[in-house]
Amino acid sequence: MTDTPPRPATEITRRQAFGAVGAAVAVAGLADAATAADGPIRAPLPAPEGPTRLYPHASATRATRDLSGLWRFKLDPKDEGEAQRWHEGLAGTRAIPVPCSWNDLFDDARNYFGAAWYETEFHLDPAWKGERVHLRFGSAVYRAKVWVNGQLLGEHLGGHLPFAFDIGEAARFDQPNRLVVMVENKLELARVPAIPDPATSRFYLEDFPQTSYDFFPYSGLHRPVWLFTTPAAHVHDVSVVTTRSGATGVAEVSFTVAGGWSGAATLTVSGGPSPIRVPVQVSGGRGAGTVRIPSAKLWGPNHPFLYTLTVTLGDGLDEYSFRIGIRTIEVNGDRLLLNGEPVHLTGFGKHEDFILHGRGLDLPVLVRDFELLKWIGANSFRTSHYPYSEEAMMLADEYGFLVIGETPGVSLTFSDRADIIAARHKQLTADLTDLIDRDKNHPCVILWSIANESLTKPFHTLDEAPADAVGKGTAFFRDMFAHVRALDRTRPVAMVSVQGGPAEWVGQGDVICQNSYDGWYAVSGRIDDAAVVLEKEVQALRQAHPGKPIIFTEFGADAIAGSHAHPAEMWTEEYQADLIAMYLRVLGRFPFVVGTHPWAFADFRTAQSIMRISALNQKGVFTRDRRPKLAAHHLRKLWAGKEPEEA
Ligand code: BDP
Repeated sequence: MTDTPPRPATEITRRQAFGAVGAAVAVAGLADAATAADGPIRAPLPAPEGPTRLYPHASATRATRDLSGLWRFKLDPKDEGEAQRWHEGLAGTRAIPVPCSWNDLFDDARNYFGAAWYETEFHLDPAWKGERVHLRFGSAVYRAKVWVNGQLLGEHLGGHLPFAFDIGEAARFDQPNRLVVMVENKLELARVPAIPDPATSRFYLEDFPQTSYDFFPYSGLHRPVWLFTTPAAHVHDVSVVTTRSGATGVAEVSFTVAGGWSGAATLTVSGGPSPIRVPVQVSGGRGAGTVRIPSAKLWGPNHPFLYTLTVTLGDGLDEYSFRIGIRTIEVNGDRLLLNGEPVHLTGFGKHEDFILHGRGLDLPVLVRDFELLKWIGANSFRTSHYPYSEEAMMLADEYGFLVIGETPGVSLTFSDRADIIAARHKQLTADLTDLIDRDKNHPCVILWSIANESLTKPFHTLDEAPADAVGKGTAFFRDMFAHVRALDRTRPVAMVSVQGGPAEWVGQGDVICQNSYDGWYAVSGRIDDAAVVLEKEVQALRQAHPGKPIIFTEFGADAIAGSHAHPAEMWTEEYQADLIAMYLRVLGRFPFVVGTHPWAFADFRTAQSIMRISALNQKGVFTRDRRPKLAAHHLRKLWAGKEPEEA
């Protein structure tokens, strides 16, 4: 896995890319200096096998159909569906919306994580005859198996990332086509994220359901299901790396074409005063070219300017367009530079979570969240603790949010059995590959987060961690960091640790990301004392990781909306507001702290436990239905300089 992929025909090295920003902006702080300047900054695209995984944007040569709507649904608690050939047609169903989690809709499905079956019909448009027809799922949590007209198309493991099938001969033009999907979200040890292992740990605190992470394991088809067409020879994947050369924006584009196609193609960048066209030659299914944009408008939080890049094969044999932003991101010493200028991240860790929909894509909530982020003066967020929807990433490009893109690698523990760790290694590697494959071209993504709060042993256990747990984690994360850097070194990479965590793990990152709960889980109820502890924590971090930028990716307090006290006490809105204000005050003294993300943006559903009133984590500065708590007004004053009554 750590092998460096072969170099592409046209490759940009890191030095060239970052050198374009200016001589002073070296690669310091990114990876280790020896490897930083060598090798491709973006791995060559893999050979175009299987269906394209590009987002299904419609174009002159591509039709799309969103299959969202009411489907038929049936639980399969005995796992008998396949033996009973439910894939040939479901009986005794109820209606379910797609996309949506199933858990908050039906009384008997609230804590159900076993197999469930979905069914719908679709008709193929006669105009699609002769085209390739693809079926694409934005996210199925956690394992999905897909049939069309009783014919198995394939399976997918791991939620939050898209997968597609070429439906080939399975679908017919002369009849309605039956689409059946089995989805299960069994909470298993070998999955990512995992559950705690009762065989190796004794727990003193129980959650229901028993997860090792603090969010509800929502299940189902969470994102749209698309049918889309392409011509037989079609753009299969595209990779764009943007840099600057003086006032000129440079987009280095490489792409693959299905079927080993060769011929003339055109790259077009539009959105500026006039479209810029660059002819390129495709040979054996690969093409590459450089588009130079004079007096380019840069992408950034205050000016999220987007151009449109179109790849056209021949005279219009296939056409695929999407939006790009010209920006650079890098670590220079202990600073994070966006377009060559230091940037400080303000914002939150979030969740895809809302009343009734669970984790199902909800476009009104997405837009409202981004409006509230703007209102409060946030310039960024972390996709804690899994990849968010592609729609969220496209919208973040438009709003100009800086995104820390995180994997589902939450609470990985290294006291577990070797075979379990190996299975998670495999899954996390696949998740990283797919996440980078999906989001590599988004200007909004500025940092990859490999994992959140990895631990030597699970939380809430009485047992000591085994002596070799740190070493096992060090080796595991060495592989993950190497994997990310082999795929994409246009962005820094980090992992998020909690209250320090083993320095050997987090220290492999280009940026140190720290979750810290002084004044809440530690030094509870004493904000002044917590400030002293926090100051020491920052100094200890600095000592452990000299010269690296630090982001505080979580800190905060639960606050029950409407609960007040003076002087402030835990669980009140005042305490939450004061604690967050204290963190910002203390952290603001350290210029190497380049980001402050209170936890969390909004209250969210989690497991039932004595730690979580109403099965909600209430550290949101907004309630679950997006009403501001006191802390939201305080943050707005600090970040946007606005008083509550100001528009
Ligand atoms: C952190 C986790 C986050 C939790 C938070 C909390 O990263 O997922 O929700 O603590 O306890 O440790 O509120």
